[in-house]
Amino acid sequence: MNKVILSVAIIMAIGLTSCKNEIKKEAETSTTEMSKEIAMTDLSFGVRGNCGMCKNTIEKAAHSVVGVTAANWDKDKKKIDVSFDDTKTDAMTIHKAIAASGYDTEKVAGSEEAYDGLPGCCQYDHEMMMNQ
Ligand SMILES: [Cu+2]
Repeated sequence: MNKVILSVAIIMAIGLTSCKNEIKKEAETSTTEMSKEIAMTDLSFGVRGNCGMCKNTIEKAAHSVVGVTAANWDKDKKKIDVSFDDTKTDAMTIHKAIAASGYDTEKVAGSEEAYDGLPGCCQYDHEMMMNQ
């Protein structure tokens, strides 16, 4: 009778130990996933523009940069929020891509050639305040 109790106790002890190991492994996995998220950079900076069409052009230009995962331009505030993988690109590359589409950013003046090709309603005022 004692032997039966003993073996049940041993089986339970083994069961508990293996459960603990599984929990440990799960914790390690989620730590790895978190450090991947840390490689993402969120940034916002000023970009001039007028309307919804500008928004499309500006966001498309930002998304054309490899590594950019999110781009949202705010028409009223004249600024863009971007998220990007900083192992694949950097802030300056995103500024340049937006400027190449004809739009002024805080750091890079928009391409005049692209600006001239924008629809009339999109030809924003170059003196416009950014980050309002
Ligand atoms: Cu526009």
